[in-house]
Amino acid sequence: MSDSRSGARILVDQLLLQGVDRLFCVPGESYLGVLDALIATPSLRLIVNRHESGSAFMAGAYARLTGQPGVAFVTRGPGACNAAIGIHHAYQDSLPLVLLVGQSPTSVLEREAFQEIDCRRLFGSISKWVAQIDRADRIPEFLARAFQSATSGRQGPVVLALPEDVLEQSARTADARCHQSVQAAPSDTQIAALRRMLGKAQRPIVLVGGPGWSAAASENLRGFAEANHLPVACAFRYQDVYDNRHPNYVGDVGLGVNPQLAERIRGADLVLAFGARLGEATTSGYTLLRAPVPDQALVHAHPGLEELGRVYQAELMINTGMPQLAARLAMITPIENPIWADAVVQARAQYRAWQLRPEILSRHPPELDPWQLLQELRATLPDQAIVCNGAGNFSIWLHRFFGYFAPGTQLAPTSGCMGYAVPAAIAAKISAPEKAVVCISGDGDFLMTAQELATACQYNAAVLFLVFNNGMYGTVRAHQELRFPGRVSGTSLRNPDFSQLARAYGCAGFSVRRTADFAEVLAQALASLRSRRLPALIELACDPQLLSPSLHLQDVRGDTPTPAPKFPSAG
Ligand SMILES: Cc1ncc(C[n+]2csc(CCOP(=O)(O)OP(=O)(O)O)c2C)c(N)n1
Ligand SMILES: [Mg+2]
Repeated sequence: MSDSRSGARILVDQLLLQGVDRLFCVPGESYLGVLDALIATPSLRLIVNRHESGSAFMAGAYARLTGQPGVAFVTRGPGACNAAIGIHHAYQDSLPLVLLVGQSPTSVLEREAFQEIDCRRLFGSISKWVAQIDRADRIPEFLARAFQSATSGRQGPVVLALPEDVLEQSARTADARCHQSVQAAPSDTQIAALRRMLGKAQRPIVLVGGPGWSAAASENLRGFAEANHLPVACAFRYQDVYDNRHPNYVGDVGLGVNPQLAERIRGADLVLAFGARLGEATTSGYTLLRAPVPDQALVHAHPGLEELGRVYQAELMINTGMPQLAARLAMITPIENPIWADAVVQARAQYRAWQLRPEILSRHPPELDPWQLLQELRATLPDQAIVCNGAGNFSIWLHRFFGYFAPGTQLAPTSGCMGYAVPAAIAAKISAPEKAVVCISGDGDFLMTAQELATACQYNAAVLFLVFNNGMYGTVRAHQELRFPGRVSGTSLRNPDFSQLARAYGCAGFSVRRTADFAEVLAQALASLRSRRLPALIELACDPQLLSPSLHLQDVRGDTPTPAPKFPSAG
């Protein structure tokens, strides 16, 4: 038993024991003791945000990038509510995150005291576990369980409320141990069954996704796909699991999926879904696979037991972590001369064709060509550059035309939340300062969390921000034009001058209107990042008529009624 310590000190000691090296926060008077204890704990780096959504998003991005649990600290009611979007995101993205909430003192709880919030009810449906710690001597136990739960099985957020007086109490209590992330592994029987199903298949396809793909796991997956000539597709916003340049890679299955790829999945006789949740965005609204019993034979491997059979009754369900699965896949005796070997070549050719400049740009040439711009960006950035985006139709261009070459290079919200990209990019740069980090946002998306530019400058996070400015909530406008043509309501935006806004924060600010100017401005922005060690922002003046790679306003409003295209939302 150690000496008597304050609850705040016990808490900080547990964070260190759980391997935490940074804390994203907005301070509150509810946890002053913790802030004070951190002064004597330089190994725990405090990153102070300007809005609690920033803290939660950053903790989530840190988790997705490093595989380690991210930790955010916020104050009671107002702080907890601001952080909620990041908790919802971490839940849908299956990210290990521990949110600590400074709570009102126990002496006044349940009176609706000043800023009191019931964390159990607020976070109950969007986290793996929510608890309040009522005794300082139990802090080690609660912290250990929080980290254990957040990091095991299907990973996710955990919320702990810490009443002010509990942090001030003194207690003699023993420390906990570091958590162990527990993941299941496939059994021999399951691997044998998978091999048998593959042996009987004629049109198999692999669909990979979810977090937890280490570089080694991705490499093992590559070996399995190559040896068996299997086409590999990536689930919505998990495009970095498999090198997009590899001949077996056939595209991503998300909002705006290549129709030929969608057809290939519909027509497959075996879908090997590894790590993907098979959510709404990945299944084109539960149409690529029918629920509950798909037409295709389905092997569903997922770290979360509760995820298996939740929507789809797969023929073979495997509860496993991805590294554990991939290690076994790499050892499977390959199918000799599979009859589907030509299919991978054809699917790859269809993917390459899907990446070509879309004909809409020839019919309606914009002053600033988003396709050309993304080619330029990909050619300029290193393979390992981390690219972050939030929600909006601009992201359809990115997902379709920009290639991801290595695990851990895509940070994008499967929860479809706007405002994610700015904090995610800053967290990425702080966590991996040696890597190039680019943040790609829409004008609406960017302004949801633009205040974190101050955080970026404060911590010298030299991120390149690209803002696709079309003066509107374009995704919603696109739906509006299709459902209620010409009746614009609630989707137009009067924006600030983004380059000046960036400069006001201390970033370098640029603006590009014409395709021909982009390369030069990009070079200037990158040079500025290197020399100033501060962020740079390029505002891209986008054609407001170009609503997506398959939708131009003139086509919708033209005299001849166009057949209502099935418009993908990038929410
Ligand atoms: C937090 C949040 N609020 C609202 C939405 C609904 N929504 C999805 S995309 C979008 C518009 C995005 O606008 P912008 O970032 O400018 O991108 P654009 O579609 O114009 O390319 C909205 C409002 C959302 N996904 N997330
Ligand atoms: Mg916009």
